[in-house]
Amino acid sequence: MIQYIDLHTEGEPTRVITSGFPDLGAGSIRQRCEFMKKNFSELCSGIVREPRGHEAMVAALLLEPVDQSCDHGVIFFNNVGPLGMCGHGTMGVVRALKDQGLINSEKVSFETPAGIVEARIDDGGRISVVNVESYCHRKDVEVITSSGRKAVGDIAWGGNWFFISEIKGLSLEMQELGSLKDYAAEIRAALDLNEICGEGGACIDHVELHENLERDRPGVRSFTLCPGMEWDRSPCGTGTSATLACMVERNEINEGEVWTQESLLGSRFEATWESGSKGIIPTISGRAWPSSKGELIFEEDDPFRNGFPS
Ligand code: PYC
Repeated sequence: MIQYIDLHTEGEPTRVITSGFPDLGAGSIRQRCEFMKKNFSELCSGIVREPRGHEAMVAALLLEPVDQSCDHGVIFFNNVGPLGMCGHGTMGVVRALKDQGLINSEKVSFETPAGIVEARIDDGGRISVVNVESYCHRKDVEVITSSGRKAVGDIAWGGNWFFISEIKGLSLEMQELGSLKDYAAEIRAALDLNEICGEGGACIDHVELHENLERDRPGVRSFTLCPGMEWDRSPCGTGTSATLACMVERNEINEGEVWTQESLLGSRFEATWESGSKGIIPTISGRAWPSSKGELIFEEDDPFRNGFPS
């Protein structure tokens, strides 16, 4: 049985696993992540997918850190596998730890497969995450999708790889959700087909579409398609970091200015940045709320113990 706490961060769910997950052995967080992928992918799928979860859910598995300067290790995974980092997920974890009385100092640090992140929660419950160094890898990359549409976007790292493009001919509204998913999935397929990658041949598995916010500039309203073809209900923390890195690269935002990133639901993250060695060190902030907690049960003869197949 697996014990969990469910939360959502600005609309996007996080399932924090508090106990019951099999031991992943010793090694770095990246090695343990690889071990998890190789040996427990069916269990991971059963944890996040229907009937115990749903396709948009991201789980956070808390572990002992290897780096003794960190408070916790954490591996995030979604309906198709692990993520490098997860901004909304980190905020969910912080809120869960706070509610359990497990945050004693002003800040809490996490070792993730993408690097170390640091977070704090203020008295009003707002959670800030100093994310991994984020950077723009390539600007103005053009792809033609299977329906003949041209998308121009930047390729950037924010803890995951993103293709970030301004939306044309569609509006970022809930009633367009189906078309937004189709268009972003077409872009994702075109990236794969044309072998357009992140640094070192990394797969670009997140597609973000945006338009400028009318008010509250600088900022964008955004839609993110995640690797398992589900959309992020939150403004996507790693996506916000990657976008901000591109905006800095384009001199569209000064140090000290606050960046606003809004989701399709209207929920928002705010972000600021400092210079890094290759790009920027973003700080993203938002709020997370608990929604339930309990135990996941996996019976041997349950045909859906590993979740609904995709
Ligand atoms: O908030 O970084 C994020 C995220 C990644 C995938 C879903 N949410």
